[in-house]
Amino acid sequence: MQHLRTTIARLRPMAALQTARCASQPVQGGPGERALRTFPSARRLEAPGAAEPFLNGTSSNYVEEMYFAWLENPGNVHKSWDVFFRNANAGVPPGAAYQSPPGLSGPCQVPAGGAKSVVGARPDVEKLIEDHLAVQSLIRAYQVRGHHIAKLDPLEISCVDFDDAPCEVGFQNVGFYGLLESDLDKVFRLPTTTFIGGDESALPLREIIRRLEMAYCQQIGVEFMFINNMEQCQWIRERFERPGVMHFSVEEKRTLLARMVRSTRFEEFLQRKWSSEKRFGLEGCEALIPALKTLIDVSSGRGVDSVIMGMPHRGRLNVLANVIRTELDQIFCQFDSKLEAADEGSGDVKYHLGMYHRRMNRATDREITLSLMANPSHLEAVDPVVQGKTKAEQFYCGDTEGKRVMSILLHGDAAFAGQGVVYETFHLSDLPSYTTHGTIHVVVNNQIGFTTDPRMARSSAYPTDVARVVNAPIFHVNADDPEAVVYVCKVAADWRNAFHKDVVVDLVCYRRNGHNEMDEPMFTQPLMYKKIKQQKGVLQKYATALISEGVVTSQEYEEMVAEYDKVCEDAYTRSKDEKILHVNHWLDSPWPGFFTFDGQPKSMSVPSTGISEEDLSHIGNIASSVPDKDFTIHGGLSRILKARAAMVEQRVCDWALAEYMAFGSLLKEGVHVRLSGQDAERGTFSHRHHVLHHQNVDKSICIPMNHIAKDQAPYTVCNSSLSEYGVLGFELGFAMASPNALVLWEAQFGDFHNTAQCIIDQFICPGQAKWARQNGIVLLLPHGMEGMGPEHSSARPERFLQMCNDDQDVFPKLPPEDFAVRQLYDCNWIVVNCSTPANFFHVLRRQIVQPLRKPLIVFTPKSLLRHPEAKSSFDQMLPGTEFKRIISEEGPPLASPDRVRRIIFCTGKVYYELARERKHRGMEEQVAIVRVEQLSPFPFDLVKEEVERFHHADLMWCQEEHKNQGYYDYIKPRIRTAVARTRPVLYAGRGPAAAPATGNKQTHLAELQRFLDTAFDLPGASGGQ
Ligand SMILES: Cc1ncc(C[n+]2csc(CCOP(=O)(O)OP(=O)(O)O)c2C)c(N)n1
Ligand SMILES: [Mg+2]
Repeated sequence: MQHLRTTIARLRPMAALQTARCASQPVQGGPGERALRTFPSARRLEAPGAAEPFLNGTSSNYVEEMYFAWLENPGNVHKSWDVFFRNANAGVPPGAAYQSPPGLSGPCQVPAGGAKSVVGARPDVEKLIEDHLAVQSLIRAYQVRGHHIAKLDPLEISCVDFDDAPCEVGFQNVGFYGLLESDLDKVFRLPTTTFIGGDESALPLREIIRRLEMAYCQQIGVEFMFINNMEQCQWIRERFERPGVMHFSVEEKRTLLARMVRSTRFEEFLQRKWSSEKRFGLEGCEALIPALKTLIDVSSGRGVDSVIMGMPHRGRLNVLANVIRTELDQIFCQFDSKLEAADEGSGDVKYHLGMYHRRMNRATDREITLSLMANPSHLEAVDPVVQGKTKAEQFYCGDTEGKRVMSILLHGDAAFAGQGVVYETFHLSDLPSYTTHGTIHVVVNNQIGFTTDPRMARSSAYPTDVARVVNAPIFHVNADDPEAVVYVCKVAADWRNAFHKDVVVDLVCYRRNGHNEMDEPMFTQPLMYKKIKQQKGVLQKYATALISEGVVTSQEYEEMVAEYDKVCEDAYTRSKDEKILHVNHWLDSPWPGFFTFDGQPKSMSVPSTGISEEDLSHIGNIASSVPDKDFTIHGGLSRILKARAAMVEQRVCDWALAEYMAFGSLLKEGVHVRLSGQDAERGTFSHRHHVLHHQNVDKSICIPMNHIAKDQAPYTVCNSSLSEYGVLGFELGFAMASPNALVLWEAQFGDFHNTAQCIIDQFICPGQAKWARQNGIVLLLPHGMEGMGPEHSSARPERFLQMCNDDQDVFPKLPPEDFAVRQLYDCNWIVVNCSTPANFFHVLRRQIVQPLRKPLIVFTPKSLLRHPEAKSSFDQMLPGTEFKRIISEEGPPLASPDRVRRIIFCTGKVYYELARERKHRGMEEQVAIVRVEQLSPFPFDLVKEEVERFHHADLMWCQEEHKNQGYYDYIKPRIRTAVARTRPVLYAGRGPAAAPATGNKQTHLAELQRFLDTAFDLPGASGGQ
């Protein structure tokens, strides 16, 4: 009783709150309609009390329920409760709170006629409460742990390890709760936390258990009780507990059978025709196809008109054929080794290329676009990319709540548990600038990863446990029960529609063949595969069941099969005529209007990237003021803005202002700009300040960039989660959706990009070559040797340069007038290191102005952000100006080129160190310094011109990075090619090293001086110091 009192006391303030909210927000279709109370929907937890899960494991629900009902109206509860609560509220000690009122009831035997009444004559109220509490606990145990004993595994070898936790449910275990076998026929009132009663409010214990077993322990296992939201828990309970929820009409069953036929016979057809080809078949999880189709049908019915999917190898062909509805002959012809590619692309169609298809959804008679994203073989890497693309599609169609565009991600069990990017992606799911308003995850849980058993592949009980971090419900289902599969998919799609949160469908299945059809699984899983060999196919089982139910006749079934087989055969015949593979038919996101009909750029010229004086000063003013006069900003920031205003006055830009000019002008031209990265809003180096924070009003912000012009495009700048792999993947996906947006990802420091290496290596670098797909994403990678130690110094330019596709030994044979743009056309990505703000401005604008889209890698500066010389005049940004691939020597050497004895080529910040040193040494006439601003594609033509200008000079590459790092290995052979190997290329820079930089400031400076000495050490020179 003491416990009871404290529970009531603890709940009292919350109860009042709930009652108040209840009145204003009835929950549609939810428990509120029938229950005594409803729970407010609170996605964000506001108070510590609200953060607790509703039941909190204390099993006091029944008493709470009585208490809440009594609070609303004492007449709602039995007289005995009324007296009890009045006494308890008046502070009467627990034991004394109870007074025996007339007609107090206790559990009673069910009368012979089955009349269900809690009215009895036993005065033992403590026993009454205890028994009800026990029943509460039992109900809760089913809700929490029923999935432990659900029949999820078609092979019945279940490998889920619950750490031997006992599962105290079932008829035999009532004793665990203090109930006796004789209580089984007693009638208990049902709490509002269960829906097993349907329209009945009390049931005999035996029936309670039976219904709970039906709800939670059959072919579906529901994991949801960790969800911190009462309304959501109630929603799920209702969908699995209410009697009769799993009813399927004859029509639904026939549709399901037809889908199972397609799924199964498709694999069989491939197996018959290409028995020695790998296809990563779906056998053992054929229910995936009806599962996906159900998700799409239900979502379409709820208003979704675009579904973006990402998936791995398993069942991909089947999904293309039967979900996306790619023409079968297009799929079959991929098996023909003689097929020639008509366009670029690695011909990697079957398992990796994407697809886009708009069609009528038959179930809803609504148009729907389905796209399957191209993906590399790196499992799960496509997850954040799909999310980014989905976010972009939502953004462009103004779908702020995810009602029209949604994503579905498919996973393998081993990869879902093992790959960290899954976790990173889940953590994006509820962030304002990254949420896609709910993703449906479908796991093909065949209980094996290649040759590895789950017990070796993960430490969690289920492969899906990662989803618990975002409170996503997880529906485990035995994939050998197609109706159960379809049911959970209906619920999952409805969940997403109702709450716009992630949800997981775990299809527990098996893999009938080896990892691929050529693999022998008996080598490693002999017993599992003995079992699998005995396993009847799911289609066969389901067809037999429906025939015996009378839903179809065996003749009808055979006709269904024959009809689909014929569809396959006809397509096969047609596929033989297909001689040419058009990779660009396999695009996941076409850009209508951007290219010509045959996928070519519409022009081969890049207009000037300069902007008018008026725009420069207007954007400059926006960058240096606060649009809202009542908005109080930090004093330090006021000074920064003042300094900006002064620059605008003097018609110069520093780095941050040049970036502002680039973004602002694009926005004004209607181009969306999205900048994302860790602390990107302020800028890691506190230079950007694109988001102003009100100093007196919490969470009040102002983004001046959105105040440039009335009809401007929106600007998105967002601090990301502390992830690189996930966030870069996301931005890449965002950039895929449209060519008319500048999408930038900024690394906090350039070296952190390597945790996103997979996205760089698998998507950004080779994306166009593999998938005929251009992408204009920009990577901003702070880079520079500034004595900060081995961490934070190097963005690893050598790695990006090593992956450039231009040939170091070939001077490109391109017409001089459009050499630059044709090089861009041919390259896989652009790598730049700008030494001036104006050039940074131009290269950002060129990303949009150019007639093609290529990824742009920018090594961005740190100390140059505030370097007094790293400023550009507005003159360098006016109409007619453009990005300079090379910044030639502009000083004294030009006066008498013949006196120049050395050309030092360099890139980025080291230019300023070289220029200072040259001046210091009085060698301005002897040494020319040329800045290579665009490293790749390499400006062979301009380098050649520079060299030809200074006939008597030797050539040197100078970099501040170590010799085995930086640019040297890339640059040297290319300069040699540019000069037809007529002159050697000398080196000045740090020596080779394992770490990117020393951790010792003195050593750093000594190294710097040493390589500057080398740079100005001219043979026989006297001018040097
Ligand atoms: C990141 C990554 N690591 C390793 C592999 C090699 N690999 C391909 S399939 C596979 C097993 C995948 O198992 P699971 O996720 O359960 O999918 P299944 O093949 O069982 O459908 C592995 C390890 C890969 N493709 N990607
Ligand atoms: Mg697997």
